[in-house]
Amino acid sequence: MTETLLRIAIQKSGRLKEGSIKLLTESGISFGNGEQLKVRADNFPLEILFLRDDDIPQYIQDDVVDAGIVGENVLKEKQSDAVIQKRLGFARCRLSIAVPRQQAYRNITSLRNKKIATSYPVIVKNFLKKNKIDAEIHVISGSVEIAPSIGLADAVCDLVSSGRTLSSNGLREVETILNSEAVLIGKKRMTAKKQTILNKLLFRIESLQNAQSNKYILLNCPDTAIKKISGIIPGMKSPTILPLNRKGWSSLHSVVNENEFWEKIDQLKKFGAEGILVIPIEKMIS
Ligand code: PRT
Ligand code: ZN
Repeated sequence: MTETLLRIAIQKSGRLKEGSIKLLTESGISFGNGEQLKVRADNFPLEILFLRDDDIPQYIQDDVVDAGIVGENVLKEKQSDAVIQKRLGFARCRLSIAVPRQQAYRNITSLRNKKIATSYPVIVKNFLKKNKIDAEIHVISGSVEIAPSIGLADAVCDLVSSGRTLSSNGLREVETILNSEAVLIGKKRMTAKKQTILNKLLFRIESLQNAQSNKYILLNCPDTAIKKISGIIPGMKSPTILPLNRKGWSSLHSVVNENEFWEKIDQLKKFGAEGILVIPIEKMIS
């Protein structure tokens, strides 16, 4: 009997490649990273295909692969039946409309009857329709930002991260259509065996994401402050309390969310906490 494998497609080369490989590797999946287009993971029922990102949603729809990692912008543009299984938090960018710096721009209505160059015709068309703007879309596949300066269009709609490309081409960002990040997408329905493998992978990714947003915290405190401090950093179930080799003092271990961290440190110090250590967590399974 052949073993069931989940097939996942990741970008062959480009901005998503490194993050996608890192995600799988940190999920404990090891695989050769040679020049092949398809590799079988050594220690997980997964087959990894290296493809162009634009093709991945369609390959999912056509059952060539079960899952993939793409930018949300590509998922929205390609309109396949693949769905988001997990947001991954890397390759963040936005899809924005930009106009020449000197060009007057008041609001969306300023785009009326203008020519917009973009590689994202579907998303732009929906945006214009939603805002009841009649404008012409000019599809180009690359170097969109030069279109206005060569007289090809009045505005562009392209991906932006730092904004440097726009400004060095004399353009200014006027509307954000979509905020995007890398997403793990997959078929809406798959066989039970494949779904089990996907769930395993999603579980591993979740424990990585939990770990990234939390820190392990150790501190010393007077025994009299244990109750108050435990209230501030309750951790996953409760803090661990260990006696120190000094009467009346304990070591308290817990987990704290990164976003609340600085705020809590002030409170902890107020209650007499000392020797506070904060350590990154590699995996976190609640
Ligand atoms: O060959 P393949 O088709 O697989 O790759 P690709 O060339 O289509 O994609 P790639 O590798 O350039 O980008 C893959 C994904 O990365 C995109 O679909 C986005 O989801 C995400 N991403 C994140 C970006 C950017 N940031 C980004 N800054 N994709 C492109 N850019 C480009 C943008 O098009 C513009 O030319 O970078 C320039 C703007 O950058 P700033 O920093 O100057 O604003
Ligand atoms: Zn692409």
